[in-house]
Amino acid sequence: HGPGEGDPGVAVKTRTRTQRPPMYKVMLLNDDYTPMEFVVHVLERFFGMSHAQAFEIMLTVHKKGLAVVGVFSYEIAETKVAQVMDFARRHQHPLQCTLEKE
Ligand code: NFA
Repeated sequence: HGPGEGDPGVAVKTRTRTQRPPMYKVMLLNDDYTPMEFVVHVLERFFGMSHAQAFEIMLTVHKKGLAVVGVFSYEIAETKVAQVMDFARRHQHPLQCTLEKE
């Protein structure tokens, strides 16, 4: 290569894998004893749902046995589960809330 002769080179793209944080589904499980209104209240209070939305999801859990009520980072999902479990226990309802890696 002489002076003033810039090397155009060859464009080589190295594909890098974009890291996404793992997400966790928070699920509510059906049982025979927790009152429907209580479940609706839980969904409004801890998952920011409207009354109509909460009622719909509650019915899905009631009919299908469980439903995903939200997808969050591990820390948020774990907090939601703890809040729901604690609230249910304090009201002496057997409502179960769990998380599962997506
Ligand atoms: N199956 C409960 C009942 O009939 C209602 C319920 C819905 C409980 C969703 C838990 C979750 N009272």
